[in-house]
Amino acid sequence: FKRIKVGVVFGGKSGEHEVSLQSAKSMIEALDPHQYTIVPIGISKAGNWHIGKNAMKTLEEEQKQAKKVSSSSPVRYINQQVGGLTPIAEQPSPDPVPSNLVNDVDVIIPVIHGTSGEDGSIQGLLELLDVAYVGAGILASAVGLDKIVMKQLFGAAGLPQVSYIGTTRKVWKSSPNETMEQIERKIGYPCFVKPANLGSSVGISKAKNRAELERAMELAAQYDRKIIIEEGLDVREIEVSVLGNDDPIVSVAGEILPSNEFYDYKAKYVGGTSTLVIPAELTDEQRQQIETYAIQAFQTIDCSGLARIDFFIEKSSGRVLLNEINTMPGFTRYSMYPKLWEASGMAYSKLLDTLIQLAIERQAEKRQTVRTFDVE
Ligand code: G1L
Repeated sequence: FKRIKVGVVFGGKSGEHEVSLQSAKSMIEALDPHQYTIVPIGISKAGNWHIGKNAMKTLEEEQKQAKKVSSSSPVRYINQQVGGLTPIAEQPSPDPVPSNLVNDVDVIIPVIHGTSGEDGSIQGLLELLDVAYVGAGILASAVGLDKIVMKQLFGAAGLPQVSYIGTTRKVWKSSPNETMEQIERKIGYPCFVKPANLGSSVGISKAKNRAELERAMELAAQYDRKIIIEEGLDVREIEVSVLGNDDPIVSVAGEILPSNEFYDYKAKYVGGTSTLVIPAELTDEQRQQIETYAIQAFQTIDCSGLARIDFFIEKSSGRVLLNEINTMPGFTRYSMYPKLWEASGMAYSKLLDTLIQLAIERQAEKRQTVRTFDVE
């Protein structure tokens, strides 16, 4: 018997740095020390790596130091989204990727977006290092972070979704009026305007008329090169968790209620601004559709390990619409993804055990692929 050595990578330059730290802490606490040897691997906002048992502490210290420097410095600043302003002139170059990153680690849990929060770059690094890792691969991670490509693939797979238009900052800047006319023709009001590539909710706004649309487009264009405009229907928000590789399973569904509404369902979790209802109240038909679409969405983007899949139910018609797939969901004990598994009978620790097993199985499967061929 040998303990499995698990590297947990957290932090990073993305806007979700803090969520990442919280999620990684929860995971590290829940991994059974008899089964696993844990190696924490922290990446600071500046891109420096902290490896080993003091990783969480030294990373947080580096962050505190960085804040002091940036708030006392008179030089020019660039906005780093979260974590405030960093002076351009004094921005130190980040450490390179440490060469001993995966020294005898059996599996990595990358609790982090790509280096700039928009791609599958961490997954690419782990592929090159040939180490097993939890969750989606390069392709699914990248697709999961691009709302436009995601919706194009879902559309091609025949999955029902709200109408949308994808455009670019360049098109918007060069012809704002034509763009708004097109949006009004195809989408109408109200609509949601979002940066295509951001995991969190920065840069998102709702527009009810042309003036608001213009402001919403300007805002979204600051945060991304690509912009998506979606039809704003009156909807309920339903989410499910998916777990597995080739034959994934789906959890019970949960509903997110806006904070001001009150309902007396079986279980309620009151968080910062919204209430979670598990299980969501659905008709048998809606439940079945959600399960089928969730698996189709997962397989359409070639996902593996896990994903949280978000749906809309149009209030007027009861119609189920696929909203989006999230291959890197929040993962604290109080986050939707693990909560839905808990309600389905799988405790947080067991969920982590399963994800680690799935990562190892996936790598074993991949290693069966012939990568060379002989020329006669
Ligand atoms: F490794 C997993 F399990 F696949 C995984 C990866 C990423 C689980 C959860 C996350 N979540 C995040 O990275 C984040 C919510 C902190 C966004 Cl940065």
